[in-house]
Amino acid sequence: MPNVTLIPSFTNRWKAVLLLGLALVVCQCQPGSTAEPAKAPSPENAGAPKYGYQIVNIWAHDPHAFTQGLVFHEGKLLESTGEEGRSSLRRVELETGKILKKNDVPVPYFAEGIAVLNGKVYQLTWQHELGFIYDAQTFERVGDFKYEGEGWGLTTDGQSLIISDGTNQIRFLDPASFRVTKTITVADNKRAVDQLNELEWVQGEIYANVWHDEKIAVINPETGRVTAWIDLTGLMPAEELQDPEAVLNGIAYDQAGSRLFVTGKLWPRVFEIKVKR
Ligand SMILES: [Ca+2]
Repeated sequence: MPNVTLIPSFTNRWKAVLLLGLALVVCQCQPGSTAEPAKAPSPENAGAPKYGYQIVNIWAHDPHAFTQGLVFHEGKLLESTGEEGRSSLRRVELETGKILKKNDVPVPYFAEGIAVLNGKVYQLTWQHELGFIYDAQTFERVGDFKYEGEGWGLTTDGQSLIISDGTNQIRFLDPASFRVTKTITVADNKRAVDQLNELEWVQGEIYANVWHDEKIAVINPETGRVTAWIDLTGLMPAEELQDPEAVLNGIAYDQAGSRLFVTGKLWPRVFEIKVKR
């Protein structure tokens, strides 16, 4: 059995002290000359560019809506709200915030993202691996669907249902079979971008909320590369929000009017914004 000791010998400790002292002397005597200069980010290391925003309009939003999904459909907002016992699907008048129609989602389901495809609303649930299908006009529940893993955000490119699950992966599902047809891994340069939440398909790109982040990731749907960040820092003044979970979540795009709407969980307002590139 080898003679192992966990206590360094006096000699080793002395060497360590001497080396540390020498290192300090070098650093103090030659400021700047031997220290590694801070590396400026080279183009291949740089993250995606950051865009700003301009507020175009401010509308009322139900401050009790724990927003998990937001869509603009036929002149109205459709909204999915979460939390067990408080989950719902709503049709909301943009200009007043008035709830025109509301379907409660039964306990124990925690509703998440929604998308409208071919006249139907698809609604995810968080951890039950079960989605609900409604008629987009009547909100009548016309079917269910299953998927693997958690459900967070949902959108559509007009062909597939596009689902996030809180990781850095986005899956494309066939809306007939609900099989996964494609998976993209989202990264800004080489840095994985996870906690992807509410989604919106905007002019050929995926916009994604990132949980507890005030920036929206703009994602290339083919490669998963983040091509830009829309920095919405300060959009909703923090002093007006009491709940730490009242975070930015909810993106809707009015394709015909080229209008972009954003809100947050428990936010009292919906903002129409213009992205400043
Ligand atoms: Ca959305």
